[in-house]
Amino acid sequence: MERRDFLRRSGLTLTGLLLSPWAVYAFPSREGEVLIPFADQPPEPPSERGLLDWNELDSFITPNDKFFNVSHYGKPEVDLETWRLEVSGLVENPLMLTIEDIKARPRQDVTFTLECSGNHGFPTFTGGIGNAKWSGTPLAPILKEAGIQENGIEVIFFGHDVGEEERRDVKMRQNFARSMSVEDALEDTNLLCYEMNGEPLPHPNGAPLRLIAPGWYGIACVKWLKRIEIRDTRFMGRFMGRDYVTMREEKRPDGESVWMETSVGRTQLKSLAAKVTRIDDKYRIYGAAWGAPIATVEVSIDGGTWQKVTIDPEEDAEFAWKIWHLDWSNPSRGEHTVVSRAIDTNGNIQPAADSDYITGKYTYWESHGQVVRRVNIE
Ligand SMILES: Nc1nc2c(c(=O)[nH]1)N[C@H]1C(S)=C(S)[C@@H](COP(=O)(O)O)O[C@H]1N2
Ligand SMILES: [Mo]
Repeated sequence: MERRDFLRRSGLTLTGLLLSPWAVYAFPSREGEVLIPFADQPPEPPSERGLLDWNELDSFITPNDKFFNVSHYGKPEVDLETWRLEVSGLVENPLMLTIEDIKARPRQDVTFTLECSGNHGFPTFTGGIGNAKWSGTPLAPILKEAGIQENGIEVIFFGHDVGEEERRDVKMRQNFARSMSVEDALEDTNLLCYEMNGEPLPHPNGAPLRLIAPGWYGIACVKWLKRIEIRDTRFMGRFMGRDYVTMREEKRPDGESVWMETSVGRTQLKSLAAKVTRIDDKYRIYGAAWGAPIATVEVSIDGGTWQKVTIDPEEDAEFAWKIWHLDWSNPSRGEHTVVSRAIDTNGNIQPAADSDYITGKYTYWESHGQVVRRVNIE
């Protein structure tokens, strides 16, 4: 039996894992390793959002108490006694499910790196990302049980959180909501999630129940779920049609500009050099790559040739980031630049920051260009 399978089957908790002799998730774990922080780690404004500090990245799984959280309308208190998940709209059998009903259904896990689409969009927001093992029940069988009617094309996920919105002088109180096409919602990887890293889903991350949509940006993963509603029109609420809309100028071969405004959707190929360490005079660059099935990651130091990194073979979960490292022999004293680029299994390369694709984007969401980092070797 592979060690990994053993760990999985033995059901060790994360804490157990970290204390166990097979601490596969911890890195770096090498004795005498010293951190050389990147010189450009932006000072994140103090917040309760638990943004990831890349300099401190030392585990494949992000512990719950270090996982970031984003809430646009505050964090609603939800009373478990009266909480129900409503599945309604254009369905044959509307459902009202208690949390016990949901927990009694088949259980499914996914290790998924959840990234806010605003992450790396501007210099002060770089830690809106974390990797967790999410557990819950698959969404598709519930939608099938409800029986989506033939004219149903849109699945809207409503949260319990409510905010004031104003549009064309109309004031509205709206629940946070995001939608998916029926086809996307029926993907068998989507979970109604009530557990995170083997513990009850923490309230800031959406307890009692949230959607986990592996392969999508964080905005799709609606927290504090209240209602799932099927409709026969596209939904254009704030978080589908106004915010979280990427504006991009694309140049056609004939020189004509086409302006695209698109709703933030699936994750994109991305990587980052997270930190540099040394043991004595042996330097190592660690990083992560995510957003698409990763084939390789390459690093360029001081603008030199791209060198292939080593990807940790233990961490092959489809929707999870890959942790990688590159040994850096004999760096000279002084400041250096380090940049990584991920390459996916279809041969797509993470675009450079100055590529037309990245510079043609005028909004900060879905920023996935290469990030050049600076480090000072003393
Ligand atoms: N109900 C609700 N769900 C939500 C949000 C929200 O404000 N309300 N924020 C979204 C955004 S923008 C992100 S990035 C993720 C963050 O998930 P986390 O807080 O568990 O990290 O939740 C998403 N789901
Ligand atoms: Mo987000």
